[in-house]
Amino acid sequence: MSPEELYAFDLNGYLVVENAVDPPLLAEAQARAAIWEERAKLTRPGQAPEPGETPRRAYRFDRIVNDEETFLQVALSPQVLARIVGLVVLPRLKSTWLDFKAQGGGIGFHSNHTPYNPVEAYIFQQRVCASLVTVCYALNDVPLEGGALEVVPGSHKANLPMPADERAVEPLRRRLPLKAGSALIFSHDMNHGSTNRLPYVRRCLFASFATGSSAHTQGDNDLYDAAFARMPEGSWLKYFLRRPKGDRDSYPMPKRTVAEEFGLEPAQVCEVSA
Ligand SMILES: O=C(O)CCC(=O)C(=O)O
Repeated sequence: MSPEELYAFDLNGYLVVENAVDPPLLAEAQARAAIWEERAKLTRPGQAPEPGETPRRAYRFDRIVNDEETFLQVALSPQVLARIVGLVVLPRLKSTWLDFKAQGGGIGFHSNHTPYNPVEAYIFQQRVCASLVTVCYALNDVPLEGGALEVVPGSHKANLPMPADERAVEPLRRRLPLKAGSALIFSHDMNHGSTNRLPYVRRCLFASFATGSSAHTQGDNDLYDAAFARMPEGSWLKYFLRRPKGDRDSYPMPKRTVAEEFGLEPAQVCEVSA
């Protein structure tokens, strides 16, 4: 996380990292996502739903990294992990899901720093201490109208609740288009939502990162035990997959930096001490 990136993240609540996923891994993830999209059985544009069924415009597969190693590798992309350590104290992988949004599919706007919600609160205490950071990996290009995340920049620090009439916030919203392989890293305390208005399917892999004391929402403490067991001793990959711990998270943090573990250019990614 360069000082410029950190400044931008603190100010806005999000950061886009282009080419966050290595091209061969991205190609593999795209091929696998195409197969999962078939399983999602989305209603195609112009296709009438089965009698008695509501159209399915959006679908997500939770805990996807436990089903597919490829998605685990994407979720734990080094370019992202190197930044997460500067944003989340004692960071851990929390939730993952493979997300499809066909035309008309979307998720309503949610979150704002006030009222305070400790599960996702963004605070600054000598460093950024974001309780919940979500990463949206674009598996295909996400154009402005095609389900680009719509955010209210800065709302992760809002001192006042959202106005009751959310239309008042419209002029403050910004849409964040993405190129395939990019990662949009955002504080879940920032107001956000999305709708795909185009005739294509938005394919994204989501991964969220929480502080070590935050419980899983997609399972019990043992959610990632199998993947944890496969990872090298003392590695950041193992660290990110450790169990949550409710009192004092004393699991040893790797000695070397994420950049050192993965051979990233130090100039490319300058980590803030965790
Ligand atoms: O699917 C999206 O565009 C947004 C996902 C979202 O709202 C969330 O991660 O809370």
